[in-house]
Amino acid sequence: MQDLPATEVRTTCPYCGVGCGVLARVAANGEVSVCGDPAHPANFGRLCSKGSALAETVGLEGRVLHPEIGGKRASWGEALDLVAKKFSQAAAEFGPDSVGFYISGQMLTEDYYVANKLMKGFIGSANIDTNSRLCMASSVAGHKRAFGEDIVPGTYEDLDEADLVILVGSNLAWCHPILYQRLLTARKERGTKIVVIDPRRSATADECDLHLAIRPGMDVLMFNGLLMHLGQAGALDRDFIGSATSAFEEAHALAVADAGTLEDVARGCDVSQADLRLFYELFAATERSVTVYSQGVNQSAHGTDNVNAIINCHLATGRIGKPGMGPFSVTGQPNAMGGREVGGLANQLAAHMSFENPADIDRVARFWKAPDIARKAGLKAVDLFRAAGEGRIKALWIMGTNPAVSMPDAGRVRAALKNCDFVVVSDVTRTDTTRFADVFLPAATWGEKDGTVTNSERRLSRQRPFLPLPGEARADWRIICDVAGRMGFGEAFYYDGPAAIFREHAALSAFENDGERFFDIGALADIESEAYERIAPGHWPMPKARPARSRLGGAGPFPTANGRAHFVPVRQEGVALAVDAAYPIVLNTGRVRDQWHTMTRTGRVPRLMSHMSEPVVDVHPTDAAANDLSDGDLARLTSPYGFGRARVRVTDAQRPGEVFLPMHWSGHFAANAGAGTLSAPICDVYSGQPELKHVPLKIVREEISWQGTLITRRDLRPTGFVHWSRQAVPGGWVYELCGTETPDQGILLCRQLMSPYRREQLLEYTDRRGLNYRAAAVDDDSTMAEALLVAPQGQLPPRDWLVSLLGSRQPLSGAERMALLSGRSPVPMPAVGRIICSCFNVGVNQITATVAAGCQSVEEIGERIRAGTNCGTCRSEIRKIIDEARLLAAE
Ligand SMILES: Nc1nc2c(c(=O)[nH]1)N[C@H]1C(S)=C(S)[C@@H](COP(=O)(O)OP(=O)(O)OC[C@H]3O[C@@H](n4cnc5c(=O)[nH]c(N)nc54)[C@H](O)[C@@H]3O)O[C@H]1N2
Ligand SMILES: Nc1nc2c(c(=O)[nH]1)N[C@H]1C(S)=C(S)[C@@H](COP(=O)(O)OP(=O)(O)OC[C@H]3O[C@@H](n4cnc5c(=O)[nH]c(N)nc54)[C@H](O)[C@@H]3O)O[C@H]1N2
Ligand code: SF4
Ligand SMILES: [Mo]
Repeated sequence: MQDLPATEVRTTCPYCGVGCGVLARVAANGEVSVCGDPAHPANFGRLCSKGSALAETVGLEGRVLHPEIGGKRASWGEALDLVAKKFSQAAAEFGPDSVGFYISGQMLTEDYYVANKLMKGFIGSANIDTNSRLCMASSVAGHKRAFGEDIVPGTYEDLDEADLVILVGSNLAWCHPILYQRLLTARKERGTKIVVIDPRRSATADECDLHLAIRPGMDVLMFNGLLMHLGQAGALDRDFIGSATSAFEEAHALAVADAGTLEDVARGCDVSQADLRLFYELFAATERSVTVYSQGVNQSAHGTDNVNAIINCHLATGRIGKPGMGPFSVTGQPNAMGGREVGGLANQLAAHMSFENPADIDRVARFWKAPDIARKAGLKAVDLFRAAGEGRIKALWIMGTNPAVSMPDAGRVRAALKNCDFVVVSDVTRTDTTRFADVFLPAATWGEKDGTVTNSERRLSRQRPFLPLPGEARADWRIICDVAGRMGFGEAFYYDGPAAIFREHAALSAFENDGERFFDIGALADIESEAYERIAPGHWPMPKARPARSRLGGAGPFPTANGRAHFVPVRQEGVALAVDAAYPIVLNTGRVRDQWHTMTRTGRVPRLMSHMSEPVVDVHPTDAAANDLSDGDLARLTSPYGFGRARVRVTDAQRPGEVFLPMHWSGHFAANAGAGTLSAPICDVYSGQPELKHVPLKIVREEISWQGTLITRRDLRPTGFVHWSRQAVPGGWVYELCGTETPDQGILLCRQLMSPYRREQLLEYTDRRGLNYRAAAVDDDSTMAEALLVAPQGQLPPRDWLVSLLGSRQPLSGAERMALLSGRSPVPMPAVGRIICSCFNVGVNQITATVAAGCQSVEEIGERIRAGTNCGTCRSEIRKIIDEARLLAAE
């Protein structure tokens, strides 16, 4: 096909809160490719492994492209009518608080704005909450307590300009990879010191100057100890404290009383006194210090106190809103910040206004011409689902989030969804949540949708479409406005596109705002639709009459009543749920490098799946020994809330007594790996954010007696197995199956998987003892459609060749067909091993071979086989492989 000029569109990555600019190209043959946008100030052209693989996620496999009612295809008219009718009826009969929306930081600002306007302004309830409750709520609450408003003072440039960066409860290397690479680049030039405070030795901790493997949940004590030390060391900024803050004495006194001595703090946090002293002295001595924090801080039953304990230390030293200084809460989702701007949380109004201030409610009501506006905060996520379970929420609309997987006590959330009278889900694919939908609404997704997002440093960027809307999919804003219209609110929801919504949002931010509210993007309130198309990334505030500025705070004033930032006296509280004899271990949950949340997109990309191909629980050697667990065993995990299963990896990166499980594996990717099912719905009293990082756990080895591997083109969800998980590979999927039944029973279970094939398509073999079974299905075009291998535990034959046949789609030769049941290629082929560099698809075996051939450094590996030369996220892993290979060679 002739290659006509490609179209190229500037857009933004839909994954993490770094908010990298992306150039998307569509070739004349429709093929999409992406690269980093060199002009975007968040990433200057770089992308991480997930961003680089975006083009592989835009295919339509797995998409649902038409509305459904009760699981059956319906027209948009029918679906929208039904949604509007059910919401109107419930609100009329049981009051506005009988309905709810649960939305997402992955929606665009325009989508978010109209959802919030519909629920709070016109339905008249504040029962709209978002997955940001699980993510940023403690930071929001901490910011409001300290600054009077939810403001992030700093920008990414502060990481370039800092001399000390402290990463607290943040695995920046994997979760904000491009920001982390930016930090490492700056460090090369200015020698920035990096301190990591995390119970795990994460990938981030691997590269730092000092790692404090803090006892989980003890961050307040650590920072109270720091505040005490700053006083003792004479490192306080008395001028700033005096002129720009309040309540220092109270906060300092409580910190001193809480901390005791350095020895007490070290004991409480379970870190060495020498390391603790080193950290404290570094902080005291380093003016340009930035403290970056994330979910290890926020997702805690005392997350808000954690946040304020950190901010207190920055206020005490006046290190805020100045180059290279400040507390820096990094956002998780691409539009977590935009959601906060529009007031997507149940306890916020819009444009950083608050239910606590009657004047704010009145102001928003006048602006929206919404006399029936909600006048009090609504139910926060955990309470919203609880209310749904108890029948108090009669109609619930979920958009762009998968709470059946990602909420704590997810088993109870699923029961609530089942119990709720009317559940609507707007998504792009089938998920564990859409199973409970009375109405499914097909939304547009990345590449199709059009609007704005705001990243961690308050920078607004455009997400622009470069693909047509497929099937009957529609943008979220349009779906919401269509429902609003059918509920009788049409006049307030008539917009001819996202630009019109954006203008209104910008105008509201500036409405009766003389600088009291820092969130002001009034300069964009009159933006022409054409200019909106071209809008360049920029920081808020962008007021109309006052100068824009990138950093906030500085010498003050702050957006509080007295213009001063508040110290918040905080005390270290005990853990929400303590371990006991029944549940003796702490479960910590979080992210892995190449997966995004519940895997609806990244789980479909083979090269992203190969970094970690199944749910793995990391266990310290001491706990492994105590629980009779070895590498590769299947473990059953039980908490007071539920159970799950995962493969054991023994590693001293864990603290003894604490295991780590990724949050990602949904019911579409494993039988039950349920991080959400195990997690506790216990929330911080200020922020309502649940404690997702710690829950008491029991871990037991499963007595597995057989194993199977199914290599298939089909997208299946096997049932009846103790455990299965699946991995995307080129051309299809590889399913790992196993069970506690006898091997012959295992074979019976697995054989059912081959039932769709005709007898003449099947090649089968069972050994004489009936313990090993192999089968392959060959299509009419002589390609391999499927292969199944079943054997007693630990005795499966190799499968690399069979997997490669799925991808190659070549007709089998006679010799190959004969070899199918052996699983071995008639001609030898090298195995690349586990993929380490997903940008260039380089496996561990290739790296060790290159080391064996004389390469001694990450740079040399990069020159030879390109691994690690794109996003750089895998460089620490490559370094480890080199070290291990050299160690082995030396032995
Ligand atoms: N690859 C990838 N990147 C992502 C995402 C993804 O799904 N995948 N999601 C995005 C989103 S929405 C978010 S919110 C961010 C999250 O980004 P992060 O917060 O960096 O990621 P997590 O893995 O959730 O948790 C961070 C660390 O907190 C530590 N931790 C646990 N308990 C404690 C504690 O008591 N104290 C301290 N100090 N640390 C503790 C954990 O061991 C973990 O290493 O990532 C974003 N980026
Ligand atoms: N145990 C444990 N649980 C956690 C966490 C943890 O660390 N540990 N972290 C928490 C955090 S920080 C977060 S942010 C949450 C994330 O959890 P979720 O929000 O549940 O995760 P996603 O898989 O990103 O869900 C997004 C959904 O939106 C769909 N989608 C994609 N694009 C669009 C669109 O444009 N429109 C619509 N309508 N739908 C779309 C996707 O297919 C997907 O189903 O998980 C939380 N849960
Ligand atoms: S760091 Fe990676 S996931 Fe995050 S925005 Fe940039 S490219 Fe996307
Ligand atoms: Mo998040």
